[in-house]
Amino acid sequence: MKIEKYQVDQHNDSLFSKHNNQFIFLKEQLGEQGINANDIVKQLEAFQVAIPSWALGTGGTRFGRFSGGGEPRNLEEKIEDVGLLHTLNRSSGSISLHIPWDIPSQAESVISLASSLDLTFDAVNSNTFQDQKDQELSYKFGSLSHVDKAVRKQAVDHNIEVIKYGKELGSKALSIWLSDGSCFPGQSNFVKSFQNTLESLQEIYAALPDDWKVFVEYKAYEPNFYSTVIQDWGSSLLFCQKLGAKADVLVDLGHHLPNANIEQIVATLMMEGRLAGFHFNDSKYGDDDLTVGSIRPYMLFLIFVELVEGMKRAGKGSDAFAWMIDASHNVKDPLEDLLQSVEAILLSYAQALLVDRNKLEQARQQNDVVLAQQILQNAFRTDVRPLVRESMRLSGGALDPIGLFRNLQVRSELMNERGRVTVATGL
Ligand SMILES: [Mn+2]
Repeated sequence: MKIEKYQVDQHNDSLFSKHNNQFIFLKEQLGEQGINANDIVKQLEAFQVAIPSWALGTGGTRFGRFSGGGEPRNLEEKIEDVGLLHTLNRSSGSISLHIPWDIPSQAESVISLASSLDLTFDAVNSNTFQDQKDQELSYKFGSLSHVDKAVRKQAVDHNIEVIKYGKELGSKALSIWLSDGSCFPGQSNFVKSFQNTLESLQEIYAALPDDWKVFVEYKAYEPNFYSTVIQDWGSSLLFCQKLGAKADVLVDLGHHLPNANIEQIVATLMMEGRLAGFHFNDSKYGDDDLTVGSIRPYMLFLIFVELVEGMKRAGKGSDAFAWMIDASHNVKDPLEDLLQSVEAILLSYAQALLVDRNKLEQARQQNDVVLAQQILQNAFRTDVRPLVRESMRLSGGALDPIGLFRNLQVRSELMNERGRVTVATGL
């Protein structure tokens, strides 16, 4: 299924006058504060969030999975789904592939399909957290950190193979998330696990093309519940520093221990120039993989305050970082959930762009705690939805992406095309 431009235009025409009134009103309000709404809209238009190939089907838990129907059955259909999202919001212009769930067997046709939908390929992801059919050695007790050199080599070779697939598609980064660790005290030697992992990562690093990066993602726990080799941003940064300038830390919102100050982690990593990018999601208890912004929107905003600050300091635009959604959709339509997530990201970004940095810095210098808090909260409490809608409209997307998705009955169309009981490849 494809959404045609005239369908987006018709939808926008029907909503334009209401939207425009709201936008003009907000623009005037912001103008009084010395903020140029059009500048913010431009920055929103430039912000692109990658969609992972594994988020297009219904997720599940260890108790079960309730498929929603019409799920993409292969890589081509996954690319088509991201194309639908990008047509609707014009902010989801790339797809991040997971190998081996989505091996691009014919790179050329996959590339031409993607470019016909105005999509590019984001970081490629390796997988050594589960065994694949016909795999010789098991990752049950680890991969890059494994006590057996042969298992480590198999895992290294897999990562190098993933780079090869990525090169064919025009990706520029390999993303590694390692589940290696231990479930019980005594099970593994922390130092040896670290050193084995470093040695393995160094072999992978040596295979990176010159213009590539490797993203090292950390996670506190799960699937291992006593220790994880790359457990936090400190361990991840240590690996990156030992590897070299092409290695950066990837932050996944859900991969922290409860109440971690993630905005401070972001600020520190950006100060060191070692933030690769972000995996967005939200959570209440652990790595819940819920819709971005659904539980703790203020935290997301505070993270964006630091991201914006870091980008300014480094003189870099948002395109210098890898932004991706990494969530699972157990009870919602995955495409609607992704539209909600992208919108939540843009809303937080817009709010962070409203923050008066000079005033904030002055308040800090004077230890005016009340004013500093107020500056942030004023920005957070501004309804910036007209700015996000305007950015989507100007870049050719829909004023109300989920509304149009529903009006066009996209899901039932996909179910007609693909069947009611299709299950996307992945976990
Ligand atoms: Mn992640």
